[in-house]
Amino acid sequence: MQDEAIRKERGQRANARQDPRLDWWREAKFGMFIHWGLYAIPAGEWNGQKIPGIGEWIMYRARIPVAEYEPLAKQFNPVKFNAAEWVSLAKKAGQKYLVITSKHHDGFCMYKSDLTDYNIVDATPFGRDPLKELAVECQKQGLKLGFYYSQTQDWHHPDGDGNDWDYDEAQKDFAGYIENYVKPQVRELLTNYGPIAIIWFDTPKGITVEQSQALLDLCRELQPDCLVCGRLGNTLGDYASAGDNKIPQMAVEADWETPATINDTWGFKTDDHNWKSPPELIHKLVDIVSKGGNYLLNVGPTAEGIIPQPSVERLLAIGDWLKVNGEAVYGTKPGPIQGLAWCRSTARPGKVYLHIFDWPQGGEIKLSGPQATGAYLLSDASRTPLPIKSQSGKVIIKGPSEAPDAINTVIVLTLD
Ligand code: JFZ
Repeated sequence: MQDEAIRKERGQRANARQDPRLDWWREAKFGMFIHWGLYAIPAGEWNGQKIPGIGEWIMYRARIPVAEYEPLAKQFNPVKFNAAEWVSLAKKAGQKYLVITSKHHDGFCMYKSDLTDYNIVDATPFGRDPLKELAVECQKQGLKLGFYYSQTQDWHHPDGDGNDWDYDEAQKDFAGYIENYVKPQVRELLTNYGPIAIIWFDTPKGITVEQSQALLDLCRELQPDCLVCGRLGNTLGDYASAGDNKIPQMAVEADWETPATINDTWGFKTDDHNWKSPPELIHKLVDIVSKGGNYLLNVGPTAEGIIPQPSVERLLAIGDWLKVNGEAVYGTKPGPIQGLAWCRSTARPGKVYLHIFDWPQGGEIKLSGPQATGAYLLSDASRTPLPIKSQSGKVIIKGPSEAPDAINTVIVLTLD
């Protein structure tokens, strides 16, 4: 059936659903994704040309030769980067984990690697290791830390996948690249930064079962608790990774996550102002959680090390909503009411949470619903009961005539 299909297509191994290593992640629901690298310097423009598409793909889209892209490192000096602020922003947004690009497809390492000088410590005037600083802050502030790592595509390495404008694909030793470059780098990432909660592999493309399995084995050997994202390839991941910005139509019986952008790009682009509104983002978070998924919401910091202000404002707005309504999100499961346009539901034992996106005229909420014994607004600390009655298989709740929360009002139904 569909659940099985999603697990398989999106990379969750068969028996992961019973694995308690994922319990914290199942509770967490909401994480911060950070796409940060040299691509933040051109920020969507190369030689005076606007390059269409997502910002971190500029090297590929404009077929920039390694010899021209590489020198960007000499300009990279994000002196405004402040790990404590980024981590504290994620916390204020209500995010429980953070995943940052350690090496994206452009091949530049955002951490100190001994495998190449093409890394932020050795190749830039900045000379600091932001992953180390983030690891320290995440420990301090109590946030789980994950690393994104592009295991197949590498447009800088002569044997990595994807760059056919500098290198001859037929001459590439991909197996050697995995063995002598990817594996030792994964070892660095899972050795030098303390406990790593997630390794977020991406775009497996032609990686073989044996290669995916060998990477998985290495992760298990180094940090058995580290979760491996389904984009490792070959259905070996700990959880399924939905398509970017994709939300399934129905609840899914799998552990799955939607990676998503706040505007249209992952890596910073000067001209991308297509910001989703706070209500849209809150609705997406709740939509995903009501279907059993996690929301990994991206920010793309600038070349100075600043998270764009529109992203900050939106994250804080989500955090404000979660401060009041987090009980209806964290640690919940999909609720019994599914498939309505104006309402979502989440649940935990003894409780169903109705998330009302469009408050009905007059405040009467009518549902083919569960046999509830009581109802109250989650925002109401005194839990004043709302009038509730059952009528020919329907549950009718009398709420205030105006929506208490213009974005999403949560009504708690108690069952017993
Ligand atoms: C990948 C990357 O290529 C991209 O730059 C970004 O890092 C994003 C999070 O992941 O892009 C993908 C990968 C998979 C799908 C779509 C875009 N997919 O499976 O639909």
